[in-house]
Amino acid sequence: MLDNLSTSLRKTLKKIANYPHIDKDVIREVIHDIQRALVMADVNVRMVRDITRRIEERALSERPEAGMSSKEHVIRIVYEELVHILGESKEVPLKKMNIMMVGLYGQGKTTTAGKLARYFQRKGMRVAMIAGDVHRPAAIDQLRQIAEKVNVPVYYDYDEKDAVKIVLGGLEEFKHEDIIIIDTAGRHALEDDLIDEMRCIFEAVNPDEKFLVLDATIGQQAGPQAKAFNDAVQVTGVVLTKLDGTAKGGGALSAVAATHAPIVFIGTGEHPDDLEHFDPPRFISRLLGMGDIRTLLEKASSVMRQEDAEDLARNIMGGKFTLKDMYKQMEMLGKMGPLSKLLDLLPIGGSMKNSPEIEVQQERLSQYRVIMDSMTDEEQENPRIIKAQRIHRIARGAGVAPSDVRMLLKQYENSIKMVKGIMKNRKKRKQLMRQFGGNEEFLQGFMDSGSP
Ligand SMILES: Nc1nc2c(ncn2[C@@H]2O[C@H](COP(=O)(O)OP(=O)(O)OP(=O)(O)O)[C@@H](O)[C@H]2O)c(=O)[nH]1
Ligand SMILES: [Mg+2]
Repeated sequence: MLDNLSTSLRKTLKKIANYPHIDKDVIREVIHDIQRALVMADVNVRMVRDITRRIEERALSERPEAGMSSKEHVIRIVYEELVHILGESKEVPLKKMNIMMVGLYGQGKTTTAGKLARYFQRKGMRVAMIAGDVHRPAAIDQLRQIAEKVNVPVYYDYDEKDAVKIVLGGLEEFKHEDIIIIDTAGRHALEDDLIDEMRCIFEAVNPDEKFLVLDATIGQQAGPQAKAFNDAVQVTGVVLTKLDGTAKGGGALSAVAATHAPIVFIGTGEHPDDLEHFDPPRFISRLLGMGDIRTLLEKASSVMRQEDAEDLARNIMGGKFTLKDMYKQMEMLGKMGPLSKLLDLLPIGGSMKNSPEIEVQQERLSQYRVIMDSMTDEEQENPRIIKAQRIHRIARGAGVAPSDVRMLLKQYENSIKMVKGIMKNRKKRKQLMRQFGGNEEFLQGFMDSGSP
C-alpha cells in the first residue's frame, strides 16, 4: 500500500540522517524531495505547497527540544506535518448499533460490509447483515456469499423491491444482535433518486453510523465526492477502499481528510481481513518506517511515557496485570531499545533489561497484536480463561498456528511471574516508589495494595 510514496519518503529521511549537519540547503533539498514524493502520490499541489512551507518554516525557526539533535528534530517535524494533513482519527465504539453503507457503484460497499462484519466479530460482537440493495438480485447473492464466508446471518427478500421495507424487516429480525450492517444499492453518480432512497432509509431507521465507501483509485477526486455525499446526507465516516491497488492513495486520503469527513477504515484488499481502522499517527509511522521514527519520537515525549508507565504500575499494583498491559509494556520496551537507560522508568523494565528474551522484535509484537485482535475484551483482560477450544478459535481468527497463541499466553505467564518476583523484593519495591515520587496518592495506593 502506497509503496512508492513510502519508499521515497524513507529515502528522504535517510538522507537527512546521513548529512553531517543540517543547514538551509539541506532543508531545501529535503523539501523538494517531499514535494516530489507527495505530488507523485497524487496529493493536491496546493496542499503539497502548504505542508512543505510549514515544514520549512518550522525546520528553520524552531529549536530542537532538549536531548534531540537538529536532524532528529527535522524528521520529527516531517512526521508531525504528515500526520496533520490526515486529520484526527475517529474511534469506533463497541456498542449496539446499526451501520449503513452508502456510495456509488462498485466502490466496495458490499465487500466492506463483510470486512466490517469480521472486524466487529473479532471484537466479540454479534453481527448480522441486511441485503438492502434491492435493484439487482445478484447483489443479494453476493452479500449472502460474503456473509457465509464470515459466518454471519443475512436478512434478504428477492421479491421485495422496497428498500425501506427490507431494512425494517431485517432490523426486527436481528433486534437481539449487537451490530447490524446494512448494504445498499449504488448509482452511477450522486443523483436525486439515490439521495431520495438514502434519505428514506435514514428517516425510517435512523442508522447510528452512515459509512460512505469510496474507491481510492480515483485519487484526489475522492475529496469532492466525499464532500458531495456529506452535504447531501451527512455521513458519519468514510471507508477508503482499494488502497492496495493504487499509486494515488495519498491523494485520496489527503483530499478526503481535508473535507473533515473522518476516515474511519481503509480497505487494502479483497479478502474479509483486508480492513484496518485508520489512525493517522500509526499510519504515517508505518509509511516512514516505524522502528527508527518511533524511537526518536519517544525521546521527545518522555512525559507521556511517564504517564503510561504510571498507568501500568497502577494496574500491576492493583493485582490486575492484563494481556493488554503486557503488550503495552513490550511495545514501550521496543520503542526505547533494549539498551536505553530509560528502561528504568518501567516497573519491570529494570529487571528485564538484562534478560535475553526481552529483545522485543517488531515482528513478534505485530503478531501478538493480530492474535490479541482476535480475542474478546474479556479474554484480553483475563487470559487465564483461554482454554484449548478458545486457543483454536483465536488462532483461526488471527490466521496463525495454535502454538503461536500458546506462545503469547506463555509470555504472559512469565511476565506475571516476573512482576510477582519484583513485588516480593523489598528493595525493588522501594525503587519503584521512588520512581513515582511526588505523587502522594499513588504512593499510598501502592502501600495499601500489596503484591498481585
Ligand atoms: N483490491 C481491492 N479490491 C476491492 C477492495 N474493496 C472492494 N474491492 C473489489 O471491488 C469490486 C467492487 O466491490 P463491491 O463490494 O461489489 O462494490 P459495491 O460498492 O458493493 O458495488 P455495487 O453494489 O455494484 O454498487 C469487487 O471486485 C471487490 O472485490 C479493496 O480494498 N481492495
Ligand atoms: Mg454492492
